[in-house]
Parts: sequence; C-alpha cells; structure tokens
Amino acid sequence: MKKKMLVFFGAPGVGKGTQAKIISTKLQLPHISTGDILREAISKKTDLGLLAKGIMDKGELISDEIMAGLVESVLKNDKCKKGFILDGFPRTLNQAKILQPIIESISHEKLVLISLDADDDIIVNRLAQRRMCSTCGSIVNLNFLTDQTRCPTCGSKNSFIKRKDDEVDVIKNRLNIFHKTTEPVLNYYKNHAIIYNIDATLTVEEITEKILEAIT
Ligand code: G5P
Ligand code: MG
Repeated sequence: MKKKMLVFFGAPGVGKGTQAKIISTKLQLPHISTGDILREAISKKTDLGLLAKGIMDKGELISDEIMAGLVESVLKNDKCKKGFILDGFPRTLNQAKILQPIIESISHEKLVLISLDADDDIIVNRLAQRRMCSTCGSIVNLNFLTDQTRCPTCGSKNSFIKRKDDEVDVIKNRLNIFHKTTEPVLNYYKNHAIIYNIDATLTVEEITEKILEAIT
C-alpha cells in the first residue's frame, strides 16, 4: 500500500485540526499538529514550552529551525511508517524547503497537500467562537452547540477552554502572518506536491467527504 503523506494547509481557523482529527481516525494515520505539540510543551512547562508561550500568545511564529527539528524527529518515528497527516507545518517557505529532503529520504511519493480555503471574516467569527474540551481535546464551535456547557464528544461539564491566541487582536495578527508568510508556500508546492483545493465553508461532513474522495 502507498504511504499516505498528507499536509493540511490553510489559514488559522479554517478547519485543519477538525478535519485532520477525523481523517486521522478514519484512515488510522498519526495526526501531527505542530500547534498541539507546542501547547502540550507549554502545559508541561518544558524548555520548548517556556520559549514558545510568549510567541504563541501574540500569534507570532516559532523559529523554523526549532519547528523543523521537531517535525523531523516525529516523521522518522516508526508510528509514521504507513504515513501521516501534518497540520500546521510547513508554514514558511524555509520550513517547506527543510521538509522536502526529509520527505525524499523516507519515500518516493509526493506529498499530498489539502488546501482549505475560507474568507477572513468567516475565520475571525469561527475562532472567536472556538473552544476546546480540556478533558478529551475535541474542538467545538459554540454557535453549533445546544448545550454550551457540555462537551458533545465526552459529556464533560464546564470543560471548555478558550485558546489565548483566539482573542480578536491576536486572530488578526495570525491572519496577517498567514497571508504574508504562509500563503506563498502554496506556490512552492505546485512543483513538489499533489494539491487539492477544498472550499472550507462547506459543512464539516461535506469537507471530510471531499478530502476522502481526493485521497482514496
Ligand atoms: P496552530 O495550532 O497550528 P493555526 O493558527 O494554524 O494554529 P488553528 O487556529 O488551530 O490554526 P484550525 O486547526 O485550522 O485552526 O481550525 P479548527 O480548530 O479545526 O477550527 C476552527 C473553528 O472552526 C472551530 O471552532 C471549529 O469548530 C470550526 N470549524 C471547523 N471546521 C468547520 C466547518 O467545516 N464549518 C464550520 N462552520 N465550522 C468549522 O498554531 C498555533 C501557533 O503555534 C505556533 C504559532 O505561534 C501559531 O500561531 N506554530 C508554529 N510556529 C512556526 N511554525 C510552525 N510550523 C508552527 N506551528 C504552530
Ligand atoms: Mg488547529
């Protein structure tokens, strides 16, 4: 069977994490979210976490060298043998260029890049309403919950937390950085990956279906 090497690409809040979690479960592929790795480091107060906290709270990017080192060690791990889903990496041209020889050293296949797209105003609204369940890690949108105090996945009560970088000023900074620094990475992948563009304003279920149609 072909190794599935997927990159979920798109602006903050476009739905990368939501879809990556679903596809990871359906296809039994590890979900590598650089944002989640950093947030875990922050909560464990590791050296990486202490360095990352102030930068992430402002919505700025962690250095390419740190992020690339982190991703390389995960990709070379046995659990990525069948493939993987990268979420949140690469997000600079330099990260893409560091990643390329790593991919070539582990497979002859090209990366498959799922590019999710939605307008900035939709994204600002989604992120302002996003919460994460501190018990099971599910991502929700308060707009779609009938009971805003209970996690629909694990049933925990009052377990929702809001990310520090989901304050409106920080969201706007993250979007600016995305347009300036991350969006141009798509151009690089025109020659280095198979790209599927998906409208991220559809429903979660419709987007999942489109992703599965594209990659299976
Ligand atoms: P992260 O953690 O990678 P971002 O900014 O790339 O953060 P984020 O915010 O995690 O991305 P997402 O994963 O794309 O967004 O979106 P999501 O959480 O799934 O969904 C957002 C909201 O929309 C939720 O409320 C969800 O319920 C709703 N939603 C999802 N899908 C749909 C849909 O289909 N329809 C509707 N209506 N709603 C939907 O990175 C965080 C920070 O870490 C550092 C940086 O500081 C970064 O800012 N970092 C890096 N720094 C340098 N290099 C890297 N490679 C780095 N990676 C992380
Ligand atoms: Mg995410």
